[in-house]
Amino acid sequence: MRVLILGGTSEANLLAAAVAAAGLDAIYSYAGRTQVPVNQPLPTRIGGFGGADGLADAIRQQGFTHVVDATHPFATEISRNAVAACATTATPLIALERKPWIKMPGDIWIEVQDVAAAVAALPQARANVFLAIGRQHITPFATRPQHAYTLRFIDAAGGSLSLPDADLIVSRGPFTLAGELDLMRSRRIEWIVARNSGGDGARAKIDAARELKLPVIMIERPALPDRSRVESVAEVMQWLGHRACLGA
Ligand code: 3Y8
Ligand code: NAP
Repeated sequence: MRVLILGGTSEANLLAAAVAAAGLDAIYSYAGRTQVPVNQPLPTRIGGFGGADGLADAIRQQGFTHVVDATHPFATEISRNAVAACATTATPLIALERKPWIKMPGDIWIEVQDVAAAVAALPQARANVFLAIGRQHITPFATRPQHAYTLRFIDAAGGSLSLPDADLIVSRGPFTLAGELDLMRSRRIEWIVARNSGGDGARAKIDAARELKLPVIMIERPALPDRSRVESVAEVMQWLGHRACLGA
């Protein structure tokens, strides 16, 4: 058995620890989006594969017998590539995917389908807006230059920001409720834009918004292709363990 873990999330990190503890032969894969990704207790590769075909070649050439897609619910490209590459190479694939956040009593959510709809949902009048959606989807907000934006990236911007009135926080999660409350109060945040990533690493801002009775423009998850999916590391280990018995 040789497992390829497509990682880059808190859940992938927990899985890597379990796989390493079980002594399985596995490789952890990052896209290479951040400058200093978290170290893993497994051999790690960094960078794209070169599309679905490149991933299929890697599976063949490196002899992977199982693929676990433990990437992020908004990482749609790699997830689609994994489905295609595993179909082409007849390699078992499972997704480790956390549940979306569910709106709770007291939440003030404006649920939208995508970034463009999130931009359109902002008020016309100038407001203090917290864009907690990383760096890859900031440019569309330039059509609403009237707002004072607070952005949060994992690494420094490395160039000018595409928004005229923007303040950048460089911080990697997981985040805490106290920290998010402090950020929102000190910056007098009036609106939050978030993506329904689910999981614990990013949910503190949602809890803080509820406590402060602030509206959250919540971008819903994009559709992903059908594939086997589980929500816990234990279920992935069972899936690997089960197949190890049958297919060792
Ligand atoms: C490169 C690996 C851990 C894992 C940490 C989770 C939790 C903190 C919350 C906010 C939201 C955001 C963003 C976020 C969170 C965890 C987890 C999570 C959101 C790392 C990581 C990689 C990335 C890539 C990065 C994206 C960006 C998105 C920031 C490592 C830290 C906004 C997602 O600069 C860039 O190009 C960054 C790009 C994709 C989304 C975007 O479009 O900008 N994640 N995040 C992975 C790789 O190279 O393969 O560096 O160690 C992983 C984590 N990010 O326990 O250490 O599991 O979700 N990541 C979102 O939710 O919208 C921050 O600020 O409130
Ligand atoms: P994406 O749009 O789905 O993928 C874009 C390209 O990046 C893929 O086609 C692939 O390149 C490469 N790639 C993505 N994940 C990879 C991985 N784990 N290993 C090797 N190559 C990978 O991905 P994304 O949204 O930019 O996310 C990139 C990484 O950040 C993922 O590991 C994801 O888990 C992590 N992350 C993303 C978010 C988010 O909000 N999107 C949040 C937290 C963590 P090739 O086509 O060349 O193979």
